[in-house]
Amino acid sequence: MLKIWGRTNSVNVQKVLWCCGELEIPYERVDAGGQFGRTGEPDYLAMNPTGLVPTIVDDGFALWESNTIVRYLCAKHGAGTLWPEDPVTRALAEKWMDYQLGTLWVAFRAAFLGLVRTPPEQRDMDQIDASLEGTARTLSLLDRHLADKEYVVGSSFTMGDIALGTTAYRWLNMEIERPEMPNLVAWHDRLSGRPAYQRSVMVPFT
Ligand SMILES: N[C@@H](CCC(=O)N[C@@H](CS)C(=O)NCC(=O)O)C(=O)O
Repeated sequence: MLKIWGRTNSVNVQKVLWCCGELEIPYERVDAGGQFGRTGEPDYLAMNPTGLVPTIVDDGFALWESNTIVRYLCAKHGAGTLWPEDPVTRALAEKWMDYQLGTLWVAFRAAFLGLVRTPPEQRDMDQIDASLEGTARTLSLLDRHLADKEYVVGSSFTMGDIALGTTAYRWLNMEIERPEMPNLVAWHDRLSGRPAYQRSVMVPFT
């Protein structure tokens, strides 16, 4: 059976749990990272030398990097649905996955870690404000993209939505000022109707 290492409040672990829920992939999960530790132990580092979560092992194959794990699971279990078979549609889904990891999270990381994982007296508010400003700019591009689409590639839900959804949930549910993004909110409302999303993402992230 697929084995997943990672704490359930991690933005990156949640992508994998949500993906497994959507594709009805049975798995065993082991708490790791954060207060659970384990990630510095030699047997964990042998699977994932970054010491971060998530990590999966599938039939003896160890894999890390959340978006790569999502791509792998979708290719294996969701060809034609979450993993579009048409190369153009798949490239669009992958583009948004890369945008999430390489642009959106890079912008949002300091605000998220500063406001959610750092005690108030240790927060660098200038850095947090700059991060929130950059995040709003980054998300406004997605908001415009979603003006005439139900999901990031168009009318069908794909792995691209999974990568973006866990970050969007945090931005929409943190106590911060947000510019209005009606298309992003409408897209997120659609995600929120999915049982697998409710189970894996709509949970406390603190
Ligand atoms: N690019 C990696 C980043 C992994 C990452 O930063 N994971 C965080 C949790 S979201 C982590 O392991 N933090 C340390 C910890 O939980 O102990 C991925 O997408 O999997």
